[in-house]
Amino acid sequence: MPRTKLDIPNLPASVTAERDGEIGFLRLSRPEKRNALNDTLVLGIEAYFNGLPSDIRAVVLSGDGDHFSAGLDLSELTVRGTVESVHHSRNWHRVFDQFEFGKVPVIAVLHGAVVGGGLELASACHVRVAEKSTYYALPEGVRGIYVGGGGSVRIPRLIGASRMMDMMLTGRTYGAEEGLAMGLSHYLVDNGTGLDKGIELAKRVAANTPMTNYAVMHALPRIADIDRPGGYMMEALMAAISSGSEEAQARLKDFLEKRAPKALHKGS
Ligand code: 1HE
Repeated sequence: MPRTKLDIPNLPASVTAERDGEIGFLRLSRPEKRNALNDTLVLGIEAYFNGLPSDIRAVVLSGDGDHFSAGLDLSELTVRGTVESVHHSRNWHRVFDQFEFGKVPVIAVLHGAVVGGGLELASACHVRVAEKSTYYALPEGVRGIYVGGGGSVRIPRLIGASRMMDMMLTGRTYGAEEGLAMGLSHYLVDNGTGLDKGIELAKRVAANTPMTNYAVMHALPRIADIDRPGGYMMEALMAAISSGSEEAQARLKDFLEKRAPKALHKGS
């Protein structure tokens, strides 16, 4: 099926929305500014997820041009006071939380600079594919500012507070191979092939039951944040809810009657 435009209200020109069957595409389309995230673009991401049709089962997020995103649009910082800055940061938190704990998993396809707020955006996605050109940086320290898009909460959960501290204090950058080894991306692919990989993964995700995807997106990160007894309890409830659905029962029967694929290792 060819990719077609998704008709979503209130989308700015810097956000491109398309679909191919059950897969939605969201592209940061501000390449002339290296996909720097200004208010319009961040609110455009919110509008995209608010307006996503209910038959979309997974989203692939990528960036136009040579870079995924150069982070916060620094030209906006010169005109904002302290209180406005707090509200601005809370805006990013709301928008990124909305899709991280939203309806469908988001697969980020990274290339070039994944910098500052760009890394914060990528870290709110559920699966990350990095092309070999990808590099990661948190130049906030150099710029005299601090992360504000949930980076302090999400990035240490991927690479540890200690590595993030080094990145912010010394301006250290990591390349795509290092990023894979550290957990910044889940997949590393050749330049120009990230989108194909993202689509392949999105199709796999879309084939899961909605209940399992919901449990993985919503329960798993919360269980990781809470105490063990509470975690075991939440896990038991999610396990019971998901295996009790008709769809799950049908899938289990398919396996037992030799109609379902086996869980064999085929490489990543
Ligand atoms: C920008 C931005 C931006 C580019 N805000 N305008 N982020 C940073 O500190 C990264 C800043 N950007 C860069 O270091 C470089 O642009 C790149 C390495 C990403 C790409 O370099 P290059 O040579 O391909 O592009 P360029 O010539 O630097 O930029 C092209 C244009 O985009 C230019 O504008 P022009 O009008 O002169 O053409 C740049 O000014 C513009 N541009 N990046 C505004 N970030 C919620 S808190 C999060 C805090 C942060 O994210 S801090 C990290 C900010």
